Formats: sequence, C-alpha cells, structure tokens
Amino acid sequence: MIEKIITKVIVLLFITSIASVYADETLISESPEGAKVYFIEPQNGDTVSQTFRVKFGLSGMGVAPAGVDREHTGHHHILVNLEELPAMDKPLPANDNIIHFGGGQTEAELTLSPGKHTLQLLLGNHLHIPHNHPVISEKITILVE
Ligand SMILES: [Cu+2]
Repeated sequence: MIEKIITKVIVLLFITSIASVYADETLISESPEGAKVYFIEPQNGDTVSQTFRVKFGLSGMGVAPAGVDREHTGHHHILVNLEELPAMDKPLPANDNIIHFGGGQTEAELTLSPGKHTLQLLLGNHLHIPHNHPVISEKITILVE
C-alpha cells in the first residue's frame, strides 16, 4: 500500500517536472546559428547630439512585432547604461534602462543627458524573452554633447 502511494507520488513528481521544463522551453525561441544584432548607427566612440538616431542591424533573423510568434524573428531592445545583463530566460522588464521596440521598429530616436553612455542591443521573442542563444550586440560607448 505505502509502496503504491510512493510510486504514485514519484510518478506525479516526474510528470510535473517534465511539464514545467516543457512549459519553459516553449516560451523560449531558438535563434539560428550565426544570428547577429549590431549597431549601424551610432558606432562605438561616436559623439552625438542629445537627441540622436539609432539604427538597428540584424542578420540571420527577421523582425516581427511583439506578440507575433514567427520562427527566427524577434524585436529589438536597447539596453541603456545597463551594468548587469537581465535574466535571459524571462521576459525583459521595461524601464529607463531597457527600452522595447515591440512595434517591430528597426530604428529609433533616443534623447540622453550629456556625457558618456553605453548602449547594447538585445533581441527578444514575441514574449520579450531573449532567444536561445541570446542575440545580443557588443556594448558601445557614446558621448552625448
Ligand atoms: Cu520587448
């Protein structure tokens, strides 16, 4: 009797652990090998005016708006002055340091205070979760006049 219960508990635990792993995996989208996101403009070391244009470059993948689940696509995020990278298996938060372009934009206008700033691009899937593997650019440093 006790053996039967223990077996049932073990089977249940096994099923729930599989279910949770499966759920997580379905939320994360695969990125094709060699996919790259990069800044077309500005470039590392550039001096820009307070309001400036940022052009996002993407190769090996396509852009789709947030909410649209299409294979090998995502939307852009700019990480502004972010020292520590966010979790790569959860939806990216939206705040002053993580700007979402869920409309599928491929360029944007940013306004920053004068001084040095760092920018980094990170692609997110339809649920704003980075891909596996994450498609992330080099971190560039710019000087705002
Ligand atoms: Cu997003």
